[in-house]
Amino acid sequence: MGGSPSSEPSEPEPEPEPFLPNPWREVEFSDDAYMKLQEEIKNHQPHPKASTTNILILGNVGSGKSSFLNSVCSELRREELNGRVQNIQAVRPGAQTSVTQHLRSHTMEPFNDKIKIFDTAGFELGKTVNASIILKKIIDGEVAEGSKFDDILKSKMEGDKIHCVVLVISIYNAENLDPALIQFYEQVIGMLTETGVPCQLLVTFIDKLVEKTEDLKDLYRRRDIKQKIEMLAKKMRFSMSNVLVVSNYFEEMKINQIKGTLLLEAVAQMLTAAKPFQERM
Ligand SMILES: Nc1nc2c(ncn2[C@@H]2O[C@H](COP(=O)(O)OP(=O)(O)O)[C@@H](O)[C@H]2O)c(=O)[nH]1
Ligand SMILES: [Mg+2]
Repeated sequence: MGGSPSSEPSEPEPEPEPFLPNPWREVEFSDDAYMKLQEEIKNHQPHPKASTTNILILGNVGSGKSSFLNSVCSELRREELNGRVQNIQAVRPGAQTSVTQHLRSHTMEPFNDKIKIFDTAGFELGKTVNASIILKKIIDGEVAEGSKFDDILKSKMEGDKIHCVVLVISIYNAENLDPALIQFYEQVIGMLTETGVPCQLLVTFIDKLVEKTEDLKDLYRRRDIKQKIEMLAKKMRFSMSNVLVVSNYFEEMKINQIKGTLLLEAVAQMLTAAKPFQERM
């Protein structure tokens, strides 16, 4: 009787070490490394076949698309903004629906006007009718900036051909991904594979898995975080080398170099992914 187990007590499984002996991605968090990333992005030149490098950000509401853009812009414009976090659009906290339903781009001008990042506010699975047709048109450069999604199907317009697509997913949702979302993304990835456009998976909200910002330095050594990301990558059929991990600014007034390094690293990876595709155009 009592609480003792009936079977022979066996040696408890040793708890795995919380930290991996080696990080699964090398990211240096020094001033020097940060400045190098700034320079790399500042000096980015598209392949001569493309006038700008165009990146399309895709993800469901609340995944952190706008915040990512906001965060990156704050980072790149740090001198001009005095290290403050800018707000390029009103991001309503906890907003479940987006008001805007059009394609809008953010050039990194005056930082580097050769980079264009497109936000797809309001382009939502289940809400946007003919989502995959619209998406195909956007990627093929048949949609002009500022276009309302409703108008896209009606006419053919001149736009920017997309060189890299980024799917944004919050690590928060990693465990209970909506099967419909996975299915939609599979369709998107299938279409991208056909056209050869590279695709990256951007994992946001990583701050939710650490106690303080400083701990983000050990992000790639945390066994539990790696497992979570691996699981997500597997579900989405991404190789780990195409997964980018960030924590966006959400309540900060000032930028932070650790977060900044991860954000700039993600942009640098996107630009690198776009290059071979531009070469083949
Ligand atoms: N903690 C945390 N909050 C975030 C992060 N990214 C976005 N948010 C917050 O999540 C909410 C939705 O983000 P938003 O960028 O508007 O998502 P969008 O609908 O994909 O554009 C906002 O309240 C953001 O402040 C992140 O990396 N960490
Ligand atoms: Mg948004």
